[in-house]
Amino acid sequence: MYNNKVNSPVYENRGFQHEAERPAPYSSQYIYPSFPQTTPSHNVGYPQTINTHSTTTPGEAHYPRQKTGTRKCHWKYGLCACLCVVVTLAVIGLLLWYFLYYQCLLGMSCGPGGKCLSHSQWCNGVRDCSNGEDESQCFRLHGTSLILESYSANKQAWMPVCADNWDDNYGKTVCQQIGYSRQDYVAYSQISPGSMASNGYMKLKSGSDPGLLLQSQLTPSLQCSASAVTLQCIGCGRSSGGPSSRIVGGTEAVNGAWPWQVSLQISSKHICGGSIISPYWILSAAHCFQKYNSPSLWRVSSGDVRLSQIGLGTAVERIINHEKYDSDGSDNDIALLKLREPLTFSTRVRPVCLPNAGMPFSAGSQAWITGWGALRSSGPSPDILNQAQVTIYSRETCNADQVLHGQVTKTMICAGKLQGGVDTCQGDSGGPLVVKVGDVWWLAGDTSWGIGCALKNKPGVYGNVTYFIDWIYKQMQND
Ligand code: 4AZ
Repeated sequence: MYNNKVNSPVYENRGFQHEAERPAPYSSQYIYPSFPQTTPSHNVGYPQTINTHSTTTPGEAHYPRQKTGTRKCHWKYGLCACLCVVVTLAVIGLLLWYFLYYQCLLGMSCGPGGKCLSHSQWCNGVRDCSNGEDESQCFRLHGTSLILESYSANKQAWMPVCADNWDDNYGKTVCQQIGYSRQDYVAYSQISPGSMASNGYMKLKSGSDPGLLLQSQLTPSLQCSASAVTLQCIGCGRSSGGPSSRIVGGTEAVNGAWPWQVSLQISSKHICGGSIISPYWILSAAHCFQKYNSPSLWRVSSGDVRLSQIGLGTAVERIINHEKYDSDGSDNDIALLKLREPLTFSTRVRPVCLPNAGMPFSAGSQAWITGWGALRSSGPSPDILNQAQVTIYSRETCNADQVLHGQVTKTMICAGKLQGGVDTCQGDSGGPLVVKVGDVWWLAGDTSWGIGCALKNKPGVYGNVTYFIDWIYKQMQND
């Protein structure tokens, strides 16, 4: 399997210039500009020389420090000084334009190399980028309690939204702006935000206009009588009949335990796993779609733990591979599938929750992996969905020399059992790595790669879903 590889890292070398193309740093013409010889030659007894580049008469040139000569040359020095000032100002102007506007050093640009905006133009309610990018990610949910935060252009910080005057219509509008559809909306409620409101709240202005972007109707405020808004944009992360606790070293799952698990199939053959995140969207791994990237080849089957019973599934409208997916190092191994028809949710078909900001899945957390992948390296695949419990390791542990030797980047997390025996394997790719907090399951990773399966000191590697959260919502917004 092509994931069983020892990848060598790819080093980009952007700064090097070949010696032949680089000016010699110590060449004398740089450091010591050649000045005209001004020492009067008669002082040292040499024959007098006449400066043929000068418009002054030879007689004057012999006695440059005499008063009459100074007055006559004055206008030239003035012109020279003026030119120097103009050139210096032009160079400073050019440098300022380059760094402040072209490189957008003190602001943020609309996409790479796009129009440069000041920080205060982001999320101020006015679309300054042609594609509206500056107003597209101004709301987010925080932590497992789903506190709604709005980005304040004035304070340049994320602040909780005050529940004063809030209603379901505002809730639906925000969820839609995040990337869900209005039909997915569940409810809002109120919570005391604790230290998250130490900078104050974002509060609805009175007499707001429904035609305007919601962020233009919110203003920073220290007062809030009704505490912060929490928002459920979709009913997610609920399982019925939890893990009874093969994947390698796992057990068979029961229907309803992992209702977000799907089988991605070509010609009714299971190829990869995936996770339901909304009625229209499936999250999987980009490496599943490198060879077969036409949406019409694929179908998404869900609702049964037995592949023999799972049915034909739903057609795929669009496959979105991460544009920075790197097949050599497996960086950014994430993809989204948009379905032609929405899934109908039931106890066996339900979305998992996407992680929010402020939810690092810390080292030592217990997580679960599920899939129809091989039960041992290069071995047979099961008919029944398998499940297993694994530990999430710190990036430092993952990257230790005897473990994965520096190959786990910030777009990945690693999890498994360092003693070996439990792991994802061929065919589990794209499927979920989930963590339960309270009663709710969160999608921490998508199965990506590993060295063999279930080997000692070789945990599995997963796409770091928390890292991709802005990318995911951006794709879901572009419907
Ligand atoms: C695969 O090929 C694969 N042990 C997935 C996970 C792992 C190895 C291979 C991790 O789909």
